[in-house]
Amino acid sequence: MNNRFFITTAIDYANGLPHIGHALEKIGADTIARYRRHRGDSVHFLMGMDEHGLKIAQSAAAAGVSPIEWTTRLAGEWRAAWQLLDISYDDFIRTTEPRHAVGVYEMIRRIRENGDLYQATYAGFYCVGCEAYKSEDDLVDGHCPEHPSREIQWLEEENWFFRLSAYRDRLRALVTESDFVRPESRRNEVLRMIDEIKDISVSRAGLKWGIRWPDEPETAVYVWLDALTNYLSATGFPAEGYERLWPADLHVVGKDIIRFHCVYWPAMLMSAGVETPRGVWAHGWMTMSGGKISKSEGGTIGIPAAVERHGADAFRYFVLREVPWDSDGNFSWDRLAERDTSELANDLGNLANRTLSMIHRYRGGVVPEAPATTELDQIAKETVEKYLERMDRLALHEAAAAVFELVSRANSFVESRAPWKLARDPANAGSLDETLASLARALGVVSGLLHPFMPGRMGELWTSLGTSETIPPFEDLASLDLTGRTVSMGAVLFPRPELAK
Ligand code: ME8
Repeated sequence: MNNRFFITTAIDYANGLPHIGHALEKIGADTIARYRRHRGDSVHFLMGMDEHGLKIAQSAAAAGVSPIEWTTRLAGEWRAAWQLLDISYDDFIRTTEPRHAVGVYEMIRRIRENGDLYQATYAGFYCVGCEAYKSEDDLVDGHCPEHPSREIQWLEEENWFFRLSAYRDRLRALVTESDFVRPESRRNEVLRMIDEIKDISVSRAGLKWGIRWPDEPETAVYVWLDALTNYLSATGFPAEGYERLWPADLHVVGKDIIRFHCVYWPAMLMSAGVETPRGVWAHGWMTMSGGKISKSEGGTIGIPAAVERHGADAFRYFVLREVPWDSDGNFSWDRLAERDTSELANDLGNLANRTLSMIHRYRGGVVPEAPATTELDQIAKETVEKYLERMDRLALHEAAAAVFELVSRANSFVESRAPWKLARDPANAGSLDETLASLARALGVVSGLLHPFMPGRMGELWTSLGTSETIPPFEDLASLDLTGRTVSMGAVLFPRPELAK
């Protein structure tokens, strides 16, 4: 039976356009989703937009339109950006949708029924950039360190509070006794947050743009209680059958929002009597000149610009190879051009072009028969194992590196076997067959393993190997047999960037 695998990304604030920092998260989650689908899991991949809260209301006002017009326009733009990047989500939820409000009301009802809501005064700071309550200690020079250009607000309002502190022990157990927080390097940070836990305000008095607090038309539901619930409301919660999807297997989020995902969210679910998600993956930041790429701090690159120069596949590969999936990494156009030239055009592009053209030249375009016994076949087998082990622990950058190691070994194999010399003497026909068949297999393995990273070009490379079938399961790539296939030359898969548009 297939495993169910429910993966989500953070839902993005509808207060501006997506940039390449957001893209890192979505490309990573998409690559995991594609990988799991190919392993035979029944994957459900959820993304969406976070459309409520003061920050959105302010940006709509600045644009001179109503909040709903604003968020509807932006939701369209974000979806278009994800399409440009070939992101294969199955569902896209907007927190302004009725199906979402139903879930939020049910969460509030259950939390209240459990005795975890009470009224009190919140007197303290609030960062509109984070949409979060802040203590004096959180500030640096009187500003939120993540939004230094925004004025911090002082609030004094009568709000509803969630008894978060009642969940300290259960949260501790969740974090220490399971893989809930990954990568493991983030665990201590979360444990410290749990140690310092205080009850949190979950309503905003007088805020017009947001889901109404039950029976209080002047009060909005705090935007994080609203937003976090998207993962659950998208399953149809509380309607019967929502457990077909829930609990989520993996929430992919940035390290800046682990407090919300690893502390607030599981506690709210515990209070509501709903199973907690199986895990949260906190990725790092994409930086530019060392600083976080951020909508509010300016200096960003949009998605159309990102894919225009090198194409979606090269960009996808670049970000996952350059930014370790468990920490930060820097973006620069020079590095992108460098990797596109050296790894994609020179290493992989060359391997593909010369393998296919030699099969044409020496064997009429048909992959010859030869047992899989060369040193390259051995390396290809080991690569499949290495790749699976790395993908399973979500070391995406290491998995991609393993495949490129195979590419480079395959190029050395071409040099050492020198098929152009073998072809001169018919006595070497067997050896030439062996070389070409082995190279074709290696290319098949490479295109299969890299398919989740570069679905477009790897799909084309796979097809150029003359196989009408879809890519077999990853494990079976290790014993791939392409004998008798007629390969096609097709277009140059990886043009050198300076020749590209
Ligand atoms: O936090 N590098 O929305 P958001 C990597 N609406 N990731 C980045 C990034 C960068 N430079 N900049 C942003 C929110 N991100 C909430 C989430 S979920 C219930 C609600 C990531 O638009 C960021 O870490 O500020 C987050 O995971 C996602 O983009 C959305 O950020």
